[in-house]
Amino acid sequence: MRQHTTAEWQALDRDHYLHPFTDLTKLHGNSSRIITRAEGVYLWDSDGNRVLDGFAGLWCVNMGYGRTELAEVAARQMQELPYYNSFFNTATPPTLELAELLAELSPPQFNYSFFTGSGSEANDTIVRMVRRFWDIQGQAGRTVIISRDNAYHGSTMAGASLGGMDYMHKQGGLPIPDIEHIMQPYWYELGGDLSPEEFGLRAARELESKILDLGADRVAAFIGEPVQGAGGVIIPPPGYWAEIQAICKKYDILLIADEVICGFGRTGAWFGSDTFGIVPDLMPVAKGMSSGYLPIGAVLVGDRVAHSLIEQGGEFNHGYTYSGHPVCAAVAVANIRLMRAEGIVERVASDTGPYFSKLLQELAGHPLVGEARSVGLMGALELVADKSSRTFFPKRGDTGSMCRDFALQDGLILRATKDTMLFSPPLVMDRSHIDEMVELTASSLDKTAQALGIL
Ligand code: PXG
Repeated sequence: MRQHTTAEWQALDRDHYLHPFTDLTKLHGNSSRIITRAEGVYLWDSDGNRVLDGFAGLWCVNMGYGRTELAEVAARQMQELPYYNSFFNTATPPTLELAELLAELSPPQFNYSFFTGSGSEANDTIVRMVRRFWDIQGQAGRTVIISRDNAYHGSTMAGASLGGMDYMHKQGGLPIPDIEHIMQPYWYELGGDLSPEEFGLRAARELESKILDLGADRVAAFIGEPVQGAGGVIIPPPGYWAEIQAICKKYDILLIADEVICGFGRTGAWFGSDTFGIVPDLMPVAKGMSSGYLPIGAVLVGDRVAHSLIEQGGEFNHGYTYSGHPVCAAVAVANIRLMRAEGIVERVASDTGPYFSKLLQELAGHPLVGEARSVGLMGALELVADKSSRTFFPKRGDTGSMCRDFALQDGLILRATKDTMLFSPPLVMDRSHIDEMVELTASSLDKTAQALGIL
């Protein structure tokens, strides 16, 4: 790679690069941070500053940076067979190995994978697959997929339609037809006087009302992230998922657990569905499957749908050039083997997850923090104007951005969704890294409170 000064990289950025999810008018290339290298849980920018990555890249670098094992596997596979497709009745060994491994790791009803290049593509696949499934059952009228407000399911036409972000729907004429949204189980913001459990049941029962409004014979599936990630690490109250599951069963609606963030150890189990006792029919996965080293996603297809597609479906007219890409698949296999060899999921469950939770709860005493919550190694702090009444700041987003910027100046990457600070560190973080992450967070909270005149 060429050597440039930061200013030169930024000039190239301004002249040639359109960033995703970025205010292209205000921010375009002006002050982009150029990340040049990484090791373990740290990143370095082009000015030589070291930052602790509290966000695992973008919820994905679960095994941390600089894992030579993964680089070596990729190099070997590139030399042996860099590409071949899975169309026309062909397959490649790494793809088959990955499919076998996923069948082994996932809950018992999952034995088949359909590979994609990303989480968004996995969700696009799901929309077509569930509609195809009902068509095969002779119930072609079941086309509606019910999702939730403030969900994130990707940025393609179907992914963004399934998502519940209004600001995404406004661009590009979304949602596509037959996608409906119900309330999210976000007690802190929407729970009012109800207890979390009461509110969780209320939010879940909106699914039943929506099904009855639409007519069950029109509803194909319900989709939800076990824990909403991009929406703000929203952990549903106890009882929520059991109620959703029961409603899906009652009306024979397929249940889709979007495991793109929760999958591969994030919640302290291999899948968020394991943590929350969900028994889904389909699970989109991506991100942590390869620790982000190469782009790969999949739909894990439960036996009910898979057997129907195989036994009755004929051709499923869907697939991507890079479905089952052998190099990406080889890296995913190596990544999963590494996770197993290092006992990472068990460590998150029994050691680093509980330790992180304990330290995060200590921050709940800070004057700015209304709630601290976490599961495994994903967590959130709600920054609020008034803790006792759960009142947010009038202009939501400013306080979170300020806190995020203070953290970055001090060498920690956090993400802010409105005024909710989000944590999703690499799963390889040890206790000393967690100490460092929480100490830097505490000092950015203090600086934010001082800037607001609260401390
Ligand atoms: N489902 C979920 C639950 C996700 O979090 C996707 C699907 C789409 O995956 P791809 O690989 O197509 O990006 C995601 C992605 C954020 C942020 O700002 C989150 C995601 C992507 C980009 C930004 O938190 N999640």
